[in-house]
Amino acid sequence: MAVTPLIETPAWRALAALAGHSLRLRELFATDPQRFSRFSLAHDGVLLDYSKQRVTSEVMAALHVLWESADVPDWIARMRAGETINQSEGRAVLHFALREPNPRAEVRAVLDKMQRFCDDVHSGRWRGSAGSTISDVVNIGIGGSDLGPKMATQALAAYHQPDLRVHYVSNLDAAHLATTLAQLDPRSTLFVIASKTFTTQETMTNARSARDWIVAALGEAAVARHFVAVSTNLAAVAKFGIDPANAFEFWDWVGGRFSLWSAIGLPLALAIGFANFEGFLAGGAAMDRHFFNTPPEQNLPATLALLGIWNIDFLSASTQAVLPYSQSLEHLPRYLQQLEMESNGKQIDRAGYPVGCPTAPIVWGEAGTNGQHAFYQLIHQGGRLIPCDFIALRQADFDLPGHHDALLANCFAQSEALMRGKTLDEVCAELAAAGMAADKIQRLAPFKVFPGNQPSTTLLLDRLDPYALGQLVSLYEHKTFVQGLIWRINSFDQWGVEYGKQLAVRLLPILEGKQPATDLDSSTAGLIAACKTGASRN
Ligand code: G6Q
Repeated sequence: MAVTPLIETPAWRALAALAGHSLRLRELFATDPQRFSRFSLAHDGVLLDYSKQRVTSEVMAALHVLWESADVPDWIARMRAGETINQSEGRAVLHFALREPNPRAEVRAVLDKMQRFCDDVHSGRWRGSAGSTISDVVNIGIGGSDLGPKMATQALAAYHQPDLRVHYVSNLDAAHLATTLAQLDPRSTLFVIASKTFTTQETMTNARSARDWIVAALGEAAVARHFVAVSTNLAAVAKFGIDPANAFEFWDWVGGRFSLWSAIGLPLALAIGFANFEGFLAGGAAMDRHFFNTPPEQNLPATLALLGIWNIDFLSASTQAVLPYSQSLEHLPRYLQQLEMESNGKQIDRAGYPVGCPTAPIVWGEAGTNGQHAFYQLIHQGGRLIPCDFIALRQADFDLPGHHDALLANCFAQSEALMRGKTLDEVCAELAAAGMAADKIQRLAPFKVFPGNQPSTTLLLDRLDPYALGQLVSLYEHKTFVQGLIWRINSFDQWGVEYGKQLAVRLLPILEGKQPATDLDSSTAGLIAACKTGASRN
């Protein structure tokens, strides 16, 4: 039986019809004093206020029909049963099983090994080859083997172990590794080589250079005390020269960008201590239970997902700003960029047909208030629809007098301004009240008008502790999963990353002068020639 294309389904058509009615947020608030309580959810220390989204009860009801028509509960059951729902790679998707309170034996065994290792490093039992305790850990990994632990390590700065610094090196550019190593003493430095495949060019190149640095300073025998590995490919780990006793395993049913909960979280556990890492897992598991067992009307990930679909596919937004009013969550926008764009930045559905509508938005953002002094101008007056996720903490994780209330005031003021806007009449009245002459008002007023009606969601967390961070990450993971289901795409593969890698392998011997530059377009050939001879045309 032919499957009805997504955009021709009754659920989709109903939403398209509703999108034809223009909604003004300012008026929706003016006519409904209960709007906040009607369009906000609170669960286990997380408040999700979506009253500033351009939705009505009718729109939300239609979005809930869309959830039903995407068979989300059925897909959740299939995922939990370990079915191969990542069909194009032939894999199950079970990252949530890493954070279950009573995980399967293989997971428990690795967690126990991580705990022993963290305790050994923190207590000083684990020493470098020259007898020094470890002062610095360098995680070498990229993509899913970097962004998650790096984001979480920064997010939980208030929980860092004393006397241990954790660094992250990802870029193939030697500047990343070289500038990191310049601060370090090889005697007290431990490298974690984190790679699911243990073949990734960037990671292997950095790992070899790090190995050379240790060997030059401390000799070949030092490698065993200064390198551990995290991988699914234990054979390649052994081949690299890392003692299998110092390798932490994970499994192919853990996708790279979902792997923070696995041994890929080792640098995070080293940074915050294993008990705190377990708190992080517990927060993730709590959000799983909420997601698995709650109807869409009260379900936080479902609500975030459906609002995203509404903004992207029915209001034509092409981006999603993530604006954490927390310096500790500075790396969250970049982490979510990978999670959402690599998972759902696809146009072909699971059956191999075009999806027929826009999918993942361009995710970007910056910690507030820094963004306010950089790009908010465009959000306020640039004329584009830019949905924003504001993320704020009720209690500061670092508190100095006078900071936190001012930070919250800025966060709430921004979403208010984006929602409300400012009309020409309001601008003129304001300038007149300030005593400005009428002719000057006339000249200046157009520049001070704010269109408003810019949709936003605010997530307010009671605090940023390991548990809350676990909830937050799991919330966005499930949001991404639900959106993928609605768009009928496989959120767990990433074929789009392959082509560039393939071409880089072909260009390297040409750049190294080992092969002639044949069959290249004139731009690529010209760039390679310029590298060899200098950029000047004279
Ligand atoms: C994530 C992606 C990708 C991956 C990196 C690193 O979902 O698959 O970002 O994590 O390419 O891969 P390795 O861990 O295999 O080095």
